[in-house]
Amino acid sequence: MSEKRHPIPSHIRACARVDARRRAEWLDQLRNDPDGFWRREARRLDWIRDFTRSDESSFDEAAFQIRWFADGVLNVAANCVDRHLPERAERAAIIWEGDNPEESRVITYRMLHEEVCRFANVLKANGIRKGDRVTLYLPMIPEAAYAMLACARIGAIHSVVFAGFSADSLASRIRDCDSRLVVTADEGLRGGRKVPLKQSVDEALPHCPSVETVLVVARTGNPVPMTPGRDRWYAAERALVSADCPSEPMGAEDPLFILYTSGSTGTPKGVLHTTGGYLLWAAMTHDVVFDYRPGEVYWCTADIGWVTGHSYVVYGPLANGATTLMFEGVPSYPDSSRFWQVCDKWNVAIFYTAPTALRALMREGDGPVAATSRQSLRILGSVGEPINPEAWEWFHRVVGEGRCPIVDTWWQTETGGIMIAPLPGATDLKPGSATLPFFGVEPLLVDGEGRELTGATEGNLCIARSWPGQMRTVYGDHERFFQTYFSTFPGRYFTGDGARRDEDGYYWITGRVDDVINVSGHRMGTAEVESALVAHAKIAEAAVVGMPHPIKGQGIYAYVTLNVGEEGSETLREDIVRWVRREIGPIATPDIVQFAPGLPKTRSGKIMRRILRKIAEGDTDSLGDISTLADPSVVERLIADSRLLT
Ligand code: 6R9
Repeated sequence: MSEKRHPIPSHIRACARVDARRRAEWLDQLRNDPDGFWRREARRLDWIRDFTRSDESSFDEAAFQIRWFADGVLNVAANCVDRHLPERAERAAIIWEGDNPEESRVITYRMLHEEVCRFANVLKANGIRKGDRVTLYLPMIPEAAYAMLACARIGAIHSVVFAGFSADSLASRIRDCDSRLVVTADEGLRGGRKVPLKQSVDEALPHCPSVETVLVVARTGNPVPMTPGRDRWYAAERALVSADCPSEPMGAEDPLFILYTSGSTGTPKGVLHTTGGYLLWAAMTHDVVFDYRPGEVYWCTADIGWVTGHSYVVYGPLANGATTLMFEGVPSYPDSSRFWQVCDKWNVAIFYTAPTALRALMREGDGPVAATSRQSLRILGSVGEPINPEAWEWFHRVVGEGRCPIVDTWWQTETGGIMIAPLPGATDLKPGSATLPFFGVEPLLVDGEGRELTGATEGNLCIARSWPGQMRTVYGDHERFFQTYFSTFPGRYFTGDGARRDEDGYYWITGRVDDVINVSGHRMGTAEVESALVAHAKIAEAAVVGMPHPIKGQGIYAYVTLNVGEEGSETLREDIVRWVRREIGPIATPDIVQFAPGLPKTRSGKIMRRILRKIAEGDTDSLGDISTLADPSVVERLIADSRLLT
């Protein structure tokens, strides 16, 4: 790994909101008077009723709870919209850039206020009340942000489901939280191609008895079937309601949203975030990590279907009164210069994206970048997976022309916002390292037995104490929450990631240490893909592992054992790939399907994934001890067959 150091550029240091001195002061205050620190930071938000206690959390089993600012009262939509009206009503809140470069819209804070109020009134007119769950299955259009904020305004809990997920995945997420209402669009539009969203909703809903109403936003205007009594056009509903809707006073610990994410076992978990701590964390990290200055255009390329879209397209920037750019399309359409053209078109100052996109663009050479100016860019950001030093250097040298610091931000759906990242004005950069913990974050490396490792070392990444943005529970299964995150290493939050800490205390995330794979920055549980595979009529057994992939970071390698009498063929392989895409969605597309006569198992019947991982990586010289296998000869066969595939 590269250990090259990039010092803070003087033009950034000179006017950064948090420089090294302020950082030291803040850390000092956190040590001596944490309550005072959080009390001051919490003033970033408007509270309807002030809180009396900040942190009341404990990770210990006997006293386990996560609670911040618990008796405070506030409303997220009022914080993201209304409070900006006196000073910023005519400033752009959202710049929407369509898939088609000729389509865009600028939504001011005044317009955003009206749209959020109307959307909230439509929800109310359709029977939605505080505490009800609303599923959003939408493309990247402004209505997605309106709908999220409308839920927040009336105290409904949104569950955004990524529009790339299949009807089946959508149905299971709707069922898990018993949503009463679904918001969707006729079709999405990405890279010039239509995505049949309403059709997926129609396929999902026969399996979702809780849903009473579907609101349909017209995006492409193509005809879609509407079920009488259930489906309503959003535009028609919008016209019937008032542009004024009071915001519901919410307790700081009242739920704000549920977002499903994959883990190492079982079905995706409904990660639940609450109102006060989450919003403070999103706002504070957005402000400090990106060094946001009023008036700047800020662009996070994430989809609102992922947590990055929640915290850094919608909630963080809008809480700060920023201008957030929302992009409907893809980096390669109409051509691979699109990202940089959009930066020039809107004078983007802060650009936050994922390594997988950078690696794909890198392959196209420097030409598409060089064809644009990018003079407006000031800060660059990366998220979703470890960024390899080559991609980091390219981002820095070619995109940022050496003048823009890169903030490599490590965090998770569960953490609500950024946890480990440089501060542009206070941290020297090392390509490939997320650098140092954010204020209030106490990372800890432990060995397999949970013993804390000190100094420069490598281990399992845990967090020692709570922070305001932490998830509060797994929706409907608090026990699973505790078991998943706090039982492996008692008294600590376990992230599921491995990390190295160097002699400067910098963290280098090495990737997941559990059965989660990171495909293009998206989390996939191997168990989920396996259960989709074994649902195929011809498959008896399946095991899925990650494999290195030059663009996606990790690819999906599936070993499948067919039912007796079935024969592996190219046609069957294609059918299996199609099947998984239909069951879960295109992001779960297996890169390699290997027909395996048998899987390596211990005598007690456990699949030895360690061996399958090595074979998928092509690293077969160091398989380790295979003598505990029930039938060691399967391994030879798997190795021989895998060479024919990769
Ligand atoms: C925000 C988000 C979380 C997992 C996480 C880790 C990986 C995210 C990273 C990173 C190295 C970074 N990850 N950011 N690894 N460097 N800067 O991506 O949330 O979808 O829940 O994924 O992504 O493995 O545990 P989520």
